[in-house]
Amino acid sequence: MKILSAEFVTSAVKVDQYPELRLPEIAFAGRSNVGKSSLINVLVNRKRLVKTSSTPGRTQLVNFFDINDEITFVDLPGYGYAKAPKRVVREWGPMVERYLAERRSLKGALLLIDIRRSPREDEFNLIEWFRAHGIPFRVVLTKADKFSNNKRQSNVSRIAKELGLKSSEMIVFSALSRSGREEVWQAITELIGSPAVPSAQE
Ligand SMILES: Nc1nc2c(ncn2[C@@H]2O[C@H](COP(=O)(O)OP(=O)(O)O)[C@@H](O)[C@H]2O)c(=O)[nH]1
Ligand SMILES: [Mg+2]
Repeated sequence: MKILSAEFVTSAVKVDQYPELRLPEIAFAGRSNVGKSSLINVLVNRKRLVKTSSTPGRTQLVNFFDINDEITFVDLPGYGYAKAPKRVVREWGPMVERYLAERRSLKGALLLIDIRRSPREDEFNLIEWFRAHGIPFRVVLTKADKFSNNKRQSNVSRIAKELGLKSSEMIVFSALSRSGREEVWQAITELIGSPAVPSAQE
């Protein structure tokens, strides 16, 4: 996709602060520091549309970005930050699940996992919520530049196995080299085009 414009829309804490339902939405989910902001910046060819940081923020916000007046990108709050206050840790689950359950314009989600780590409870919860609410998703393995080719491939297989997915279902990405950018855009296009999966509650 040719990026003509990419703009911050708003940050929301509560559902009534979400912007009106206007464009198809893609949500980005993952642990704090996994590289969510960096991925979004690479996708839209901006250095700092989304602030990147080595010290995760303490506020839990759902951030909305308008891309080309065609798609909304939603940067969901990160989790797993060791120094986060208990209140923040407690609020994360309900806040994210509420967004996933209620946002009717949500077409799909990208779950980011650092290629060096293993999926933990939070990742399995997210996948369970995606499935429960009929949200198609893809996994993006971030920071691929941390490994040589061989080690990269063995980690892709390892994480695929741990998640019960196929290696081919995962996208390997590096914000440093920008490798994987086209594959992520391809996945986004497919998610937006894919017919809605009936929700488990319907
Ligand atoms: N080596 C490497 N570092 C990355 C990559 N993506 C993000 N980072 C670094 O990881 C840290 C967290 O990135 P950020 O995008 O803010 O993560 P977020 O908390 O998930 O939004 C920053 O120091 C980034 O520079 C990547 O692909 N490769
Ligand atoms: Mg971020």
